[in-house]
Amino acid sequence: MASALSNLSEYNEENIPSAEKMSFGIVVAEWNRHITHALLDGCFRTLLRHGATEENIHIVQVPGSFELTAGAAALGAELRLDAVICLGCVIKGETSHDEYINHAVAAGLTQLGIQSGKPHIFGLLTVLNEHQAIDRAGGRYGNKGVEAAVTAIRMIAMKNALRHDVRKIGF
Ligand code: RBF
Repeated sequence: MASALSNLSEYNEENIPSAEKMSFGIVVAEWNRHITHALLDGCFRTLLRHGATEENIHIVQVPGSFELTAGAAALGAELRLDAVICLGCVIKGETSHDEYINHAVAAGLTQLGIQSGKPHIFGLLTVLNEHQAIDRAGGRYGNKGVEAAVTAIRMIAMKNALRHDVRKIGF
């Protein structure tokens, strides 16, 4: 099972850069709140554990996952952030609503990431049922909110390192 083999929830903490000077936005969807707030909890605690300060973590709630992109854009427009993390949970139902929402969020966050030059992290569970969601929100496949936080820190650090390297060569 892919998640069992490749989740970052059990990562080597020593390899993660310090988030002390980094600022984060977190956008969390209220649909399937029991899942999304477990993701939020994992995400928030992970940022703090790696040195981020509470005043540098800005959280907004949006009604559903479809609104994650608009929430991220609004947050990014108001605040100077190094990365935006989007957390949601779309559970497949009888209709194909899940496909439209998931694709829209994936495309929207990709576009925002490129336009803004800031990492926009896809912390959206796209699951077939609630059981799969629980497994990934603190259950047997870890907590994808933790992984989203680690990914945000690593992407910011990657960009910072790149900036310093480019300066060194004189561009
Ligand atoms: N939002 C979610 O975050 N997770 C869901 O599982 C979810 N299921 C939905 C199912 C249907 C049929 C509809 C119409 C909406 C659903 N939404 C869900 C809400 C969606 O993300 C959005 O908030 C609304 O469509 C309003 O734009």
